Amino acid sequence: MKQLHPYKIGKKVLWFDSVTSTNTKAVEIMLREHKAHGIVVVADEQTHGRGRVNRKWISPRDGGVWCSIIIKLENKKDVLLYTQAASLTVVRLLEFYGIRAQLRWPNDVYVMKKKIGGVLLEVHSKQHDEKFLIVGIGLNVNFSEDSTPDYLKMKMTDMHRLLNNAPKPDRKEVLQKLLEIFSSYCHFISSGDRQRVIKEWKDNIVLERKEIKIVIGKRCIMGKPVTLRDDGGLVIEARNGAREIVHAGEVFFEA
Ligand code: BT5
Repeated sequence: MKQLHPYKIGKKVLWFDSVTSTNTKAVEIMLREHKAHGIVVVADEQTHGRGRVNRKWISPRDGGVWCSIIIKLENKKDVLLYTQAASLTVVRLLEFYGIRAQLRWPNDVYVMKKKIGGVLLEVHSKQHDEKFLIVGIGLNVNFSEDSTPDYLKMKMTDMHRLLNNAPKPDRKEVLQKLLEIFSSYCHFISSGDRQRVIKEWKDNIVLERKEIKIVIGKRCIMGKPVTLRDDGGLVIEARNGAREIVHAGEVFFEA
């Protein structure tokens, strides 16, 4: 029998005081829980929050929504769609609070050239080759001056700062809205409306026309972004005019 609400995201929300990384905690929970799909792990602080390619994600206590959503992966091809859905969720959530955000390829969320959020998706297996996706989302809600490292001060922002004098957004309410929006994207994915997610992702990405440096393994390409492909790839025009497609997973990206 088909479940009536197959995408009941947030049916169980486990809120921790402090963890190394909510993604790591979510893997532990996914391995021990019988019905892990839809469980959400949140923490007030992460001591070892992670970004892509082992970069650090600064996650001070009460500074943001640091969460990981456990999704049962029915089709490996959906990983990219979920990544796009997660970053779009942050854009839509900020829109709900009156903040206009944009995506920077592949999935970073920016407001006025400053990063406010990022996503980190990881695939893990359980017995019988069941695959689960850990959808990690980090969103800066309220960073205090002293919890912001110097090297990030000019490069990042948070919701409270952008809302001027308005009261600090309540992180529980932010999370609730975030889960609601993410659930609706999950519904598009499960009902086969993949193009809707891809199109929305493309429409929200800002491709800067200036030259960028991309490092793939030991190779380094200098080039200008030209266009986006449906498979999430970015087409770059190198200095010698040659076109190259780069994919997020293999790329270390420097502006
Ligand atoms: C990301 O990586 O943007 C993915 C971040 C995902 C974080 C969430 S929080 C919940 C879950 N649990 C985890 O452990 N992770 C996920 P990347 O594109 O690699 O960006 C990392 C870079 O962003 C760093 O090298 C810094 O330059 C910058 N950065 C670090 N912390 C930041 C912050 N709080 N706000 C803005 N920029 C930050």
